[in-house]
Amino acid sequence: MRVVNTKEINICVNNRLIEDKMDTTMRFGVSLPSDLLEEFDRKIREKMYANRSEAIRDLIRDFLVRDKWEDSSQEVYGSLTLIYDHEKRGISDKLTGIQHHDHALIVSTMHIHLDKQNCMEMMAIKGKASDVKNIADRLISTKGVKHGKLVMTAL
Ligand code: NI
Repeated sequence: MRVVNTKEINICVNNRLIEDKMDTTMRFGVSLPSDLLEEFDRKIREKMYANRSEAIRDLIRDFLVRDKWEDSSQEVYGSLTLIYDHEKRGISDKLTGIQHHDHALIVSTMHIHLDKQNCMEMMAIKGKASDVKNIADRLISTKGVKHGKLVMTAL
């Protein structure tokens, strides 16, 4: 492996010295079958990646995020989107009840009235992976929820 960038910058702002250590970037070679690489290049062009490095960085980050979500004790972040018909009996109370019960996990909720019947609710959730998955499952499976999707991320 070859170190491409190890630059350190010292910036002086209002007489305070701020050390900004730039991330070190490493370069490495990958061997793979040519047909696999061709398919990969086609796909990353479709997805508008500027280059292979950017696409591979995203794949690696996604792999690491998924690993964090598999370890139930890791702190993770999720955004949950729900679509439901608010005229269905009791549904608003049920969804609000679940969120109040586990209020420590819910960072923020946004409610949008899509039309006369349908609502979209988006929640930012933070906590242990197992707890975040659990509350998302309970909200999505609530009777009357038409569609729900949890997007999982982590630092
Ligand atoms: Ni609404």
